[in-house]
Amino acid sequence: MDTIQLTLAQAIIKFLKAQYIERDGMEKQFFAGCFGIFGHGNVAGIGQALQQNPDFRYYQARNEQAMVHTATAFAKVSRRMRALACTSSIGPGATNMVTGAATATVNRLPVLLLPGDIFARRNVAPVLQQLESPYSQDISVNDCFKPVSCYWDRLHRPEQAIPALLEAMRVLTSQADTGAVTLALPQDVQAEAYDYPSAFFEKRLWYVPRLCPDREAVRRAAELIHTSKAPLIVAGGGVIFSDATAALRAFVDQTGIPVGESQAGKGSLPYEHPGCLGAIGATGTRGANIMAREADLIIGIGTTYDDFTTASKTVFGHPHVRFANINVNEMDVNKHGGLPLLGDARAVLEALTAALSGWQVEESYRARARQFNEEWDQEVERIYNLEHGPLPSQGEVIGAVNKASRPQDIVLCAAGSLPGDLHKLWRTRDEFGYHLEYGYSCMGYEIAGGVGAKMAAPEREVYVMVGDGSYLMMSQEIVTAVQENIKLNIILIDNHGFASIGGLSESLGSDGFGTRYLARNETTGQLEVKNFL
Ligand SMILES: Cc1ncc(C[n+]2csc(CCOP(=O)(O)OP(=O)(O)O)c2C)c(N)n1
Ligand SMILES: [Mg+2]
Repeated sequence: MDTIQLTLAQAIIKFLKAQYIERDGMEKQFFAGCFGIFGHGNVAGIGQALQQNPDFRYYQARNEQAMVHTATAFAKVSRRMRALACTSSIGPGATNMVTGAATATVNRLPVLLLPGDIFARRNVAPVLQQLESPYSQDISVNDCFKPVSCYWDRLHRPEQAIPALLEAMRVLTSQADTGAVTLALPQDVQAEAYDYPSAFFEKRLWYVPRLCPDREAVRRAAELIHTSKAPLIVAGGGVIFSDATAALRAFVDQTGIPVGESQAGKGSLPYEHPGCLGAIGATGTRGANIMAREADLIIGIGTTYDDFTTASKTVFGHPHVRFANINVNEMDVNKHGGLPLLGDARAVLEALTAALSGWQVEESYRARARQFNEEWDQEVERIYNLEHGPLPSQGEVIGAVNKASRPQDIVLCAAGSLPGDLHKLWRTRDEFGYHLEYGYSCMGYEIAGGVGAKMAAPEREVYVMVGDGSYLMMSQEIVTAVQENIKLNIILIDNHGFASIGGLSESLGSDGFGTRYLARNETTGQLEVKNFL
């Protein structure tokens, strides 16, 4: 057997370079490179390997959590067909990535995390930054990645790279199971040599199938739709991941079934499409929520049905409402006791469109959706032009950004009061135009995510809308953007603190406690001096 002697770290980078992905006849190199911050836990291993492989681009970040957000946004704008790796040292460098891992996993977006780990040999233990457990030597802080990873492994020997990397790629390229993949790399093992089979590093193509639905399930779904008087689609992020927006549009045009959009699904239809009711749920439009209350059949497409989308399961009000779900993921496809149409969103929509040939909703139902669409757009126009003074309202700021941006540009946001307002008010003209990280709603995603979005789509302008709270939590990746010559348009909304949570607190009778930016009054000992800035 032909072999090649490499350290574990060299083998990992050599393998990552050779991974390709294919869907619909389009082939891409899966990894666009590796973000990293070095410490003693990775500098001599992955650090050396990256230095020796300049054709696998290394990106320097300022914070480990942020670099995972950048990788997550990159994967999202790449429709999960490309990804970035992230390497960290051991200890705090590694645990800084845990929040990023959770954000990626909750949003079902592929990122490969390579945290350094404590010495496998244990001869030097406890090494600097090692967590010592009194009951086991087989624990390190990297165990914290287990619940937030879709695949987790620790490589105690260099030859374990072979099964571990193949499993990592299986999960990263799986449309059903993807998310954060963590390979914890003990710092001594990273630098250990092994004779790897040369074949392991040959070009490997990961084929992404478009899983067709079960024929009987399609027949039953068509029957449910035929007998429904008031069907409604809930479009989620899966529509965009699957590249199914054209198939959705054809289905809606043929059947007249209107569409409400989740945060991840906004952009599934352009805002002016007559069947587009826009945002649904807790932050939904009037039309979407009225039609959801009356709908007797909900067709969920690529949605996780989170509590904002369903207004905590209150938005669907018909006493006999039924569900039919289209999803590649077994957990999601069975939600709400729905009829499961397990498969790729585009493939299922095409099958359903054919099965429903000649059928459509009553003309008055179609007209009702169109009227709600037009009425909502008038409301958006009113809010865009409120002329609130002396400072503009948040809605007017959103309107100004919307009007200044081109249809193909991206607005990007994650937490605070902006996501709810954007969900209702942003006129989405392109399927990538609306980028909300609202699965984890992680403050700090905004600017770091903006860097990743722009890396994936350099031809688009990226408008990062960020509250002052999120900005103060994590804005240092502006430096990374400058380093990479990446242009971001950052719109910072300063309302002196956590206005969204302040509003919640007031509604609960807690008077905004701890949510405004105040200063210590030394006389009372409390935070209460206003306008100290
Ligand atoms: C990392 C993280 N910590 C805490 C929260 C809880 N949280 C949600 S919104 C918010 C306040 C956001 O403030 P800001 O960015 O200024 O937006 P605003 O509410 O003022 O619009 C907080 C603390 C969160 N979502 N993420
Ligand atoms: Mg604020």
